[in-house]
Parts: sequence; C-alpha cells; structure tokens
Amino acid sequence: MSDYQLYCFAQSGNAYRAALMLNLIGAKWEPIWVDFFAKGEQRSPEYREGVNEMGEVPVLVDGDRKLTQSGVILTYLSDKTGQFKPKTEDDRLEALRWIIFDNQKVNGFLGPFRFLRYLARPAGDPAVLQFLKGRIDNNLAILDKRLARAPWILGDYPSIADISLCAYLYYPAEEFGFDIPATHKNIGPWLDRIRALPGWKHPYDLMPGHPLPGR
Ligand SMILES: N[C@@H](CCC(=O)N[C@@H](CS)C(=O)NCC(=O)O)C(=O)O
Repeated sequence: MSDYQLYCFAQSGNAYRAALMLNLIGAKWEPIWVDFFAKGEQRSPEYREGVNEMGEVPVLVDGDRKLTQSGVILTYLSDKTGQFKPKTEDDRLEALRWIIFDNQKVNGFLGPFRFLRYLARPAGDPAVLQFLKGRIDNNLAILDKRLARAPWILGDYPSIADISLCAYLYYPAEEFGFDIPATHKNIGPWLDRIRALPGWKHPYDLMPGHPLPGR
C-alpha cells in the first residue's frame, strides 16, 4: 500500500521533480498515469473538477490532501520529512528564489521548447523555437555560473532547489537538439552529483508512458 500517489507521465519534467523527490526521500508512492498525448486527459472537465483545476500534472495525493505545482510539492515533502530542506531562513528564501526562476525561466522555457520541437504534431513554428532557444541559452548560462561557486545551489548540501532545477535536464540530447551537460561545464558535473544520490532514477524509468506509441 503506497503512502502517496502522483499524477504524472514519463515525458513531463515538471512531474519528474515530484517523482524524483519521492524516490530520493524513500517514500512509498505510486504513479497515476495521465494520458496527456492521446487524450489530453489533463484538460478534461473531470480532471479539472476532480484532480486539478489548473489542468496540469504533477498532482500529489497524500491521503485527503491534494497538492499541485511542483514547487509546492517539493516544499511540502521537505517540510514533512526534513530531507532536502533548506537549513536556515536565508537558505529557504534562496531555494524559493531559484525554484521560481526555474519554473519561469529555466525549465519553464525548456519544457515548451522540447514539447514543440520533439513531441508536438505538427512541430512548432521555427521562429517560436528560435525565440525560446535564445531564452534557454541565457538562463542555462546563469545556472551554470551559479554552479561554478559551489557543488549545490545552496552551497554544500543538496536541496529542493537542485531537485527543481534538474527537471528536464536528464532527457536525451536528441530531444532538444543540443547537449546541455556537454556544453555547460558546471551543469554536467552537478547532474552527475544528483544522479549519484541514493534513489535517483531517470524520468523514463520513474514515471509511466515511455516510449510513446509510434516513436
Ligand atoms: N509550474 C508547474 C508546471 C506544470 C505544467 O506545466 N505541467 C504540464 C506538463 S509538463 C501540463 O500539465 N500542462 C498542461 C497542458 O499543457 O494542457 C509545475 O511546476 O508543477
């Protein structure tokens, strides 16, 4: 019997943040697969009414509690377990700062870019992809520079900020058309450090729905 259920699907880096956190804290959890691609299940009236009014994954179920937004889910799980929790008030605010920057500008652009380039049928407009790529390059450079000064976002220990920021960064380079770890000298080793944490799994091994039919 699992303690948590997570609405998710394998291709979602947003959901990966929550799935990875659950695995890293050693939680008993099970995925509830959302058929995003064939049915657009997350946009159905039933999903919006019964699961998440925002029409998104991830959604974490903990008994009677349902939480959405990966940043909220990460905060909740770290508060509840003490794991990957920022150690001081300054660190808590610093983690929140990076989680918001990540949601809006790092994986917030990478997710739509990969979706339009690799998953959408038909693929996105090249001008839109070009715009997004410019933003991605800029924001990954900011992350890379930050990681030059310490092994983790908060310095010498891993936290929910690291788990948030790696959301899309383990997906294969072919899906983006560029190799993020290979071209960012601090991001590559940081991803290796996260990969070495006990319980780490690749998104395609952690959440259901990979491979997509016909790919
Ligand atoms: N900021 C949200 C983003 C969630 C999000 O955008 N999820 C995508 C899947 S990767 C989604 O469900 N999109 C709904 C849709 O496009 O209809 C989070 O971090 O949880």
